[in-house]
Amino acid sequence: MRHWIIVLALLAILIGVGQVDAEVFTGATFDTNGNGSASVDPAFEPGSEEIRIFKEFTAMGPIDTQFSLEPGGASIMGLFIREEITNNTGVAWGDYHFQLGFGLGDEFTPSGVDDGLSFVIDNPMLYQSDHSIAFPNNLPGNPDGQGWDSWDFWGGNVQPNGTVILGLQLADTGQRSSFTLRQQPSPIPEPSTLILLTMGAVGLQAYGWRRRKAGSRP
Ligand SMILES: [Ca+2]
Repeated sequence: MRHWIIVLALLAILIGVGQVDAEVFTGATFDTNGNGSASVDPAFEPGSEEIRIFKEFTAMGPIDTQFSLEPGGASIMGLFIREEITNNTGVAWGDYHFQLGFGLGDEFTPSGVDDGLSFVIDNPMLYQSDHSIAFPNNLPGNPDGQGWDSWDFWGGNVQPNGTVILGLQLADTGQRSSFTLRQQPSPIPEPSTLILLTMGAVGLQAYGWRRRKAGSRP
């Protein structure tokens, strides 16, 4: 009788451990949508809770990364993504956007509320130091329970041929086998555009002044 109690207790512990198992990365596949190239760090070992990705943008459209997962151990603290992103678009970037979802390319669907997939923002393990230089500001969006489904970095710039390193942490993915991280840079406003806008404003002001002057004549 005593043995059965011990066996049942062990089973309960095993089932309990199974339930709290977090997930680990087994790899990643990409759909660059014709906007560049991407690869997994050759040093990556399947079964890690951290994965490093290299991306090179040659155009301003989105690049999708589909991460594959498997159950890890109870000691896993979370999922960490480290991105090293190179700007070969020939255009300076002013913002950078991340969006969680599922599927690649035309099949991409944004993550919804309470679907068990979201970013963790307020965590000291976040790689704050990695994105502070290029983008001092970051703003999470689309709240989802404990976390967020999108994340924007801004307030700085990445010049052509420059590289930015961004770190991301995910909350529990709800025992999924895969999810997608879509990302896309935005250009900073062209100086020529600003000059044209300024010239337009000055021109309107001059026009108004001439009209007022003409109108004041006796
Ligand atoms: Ca979500």
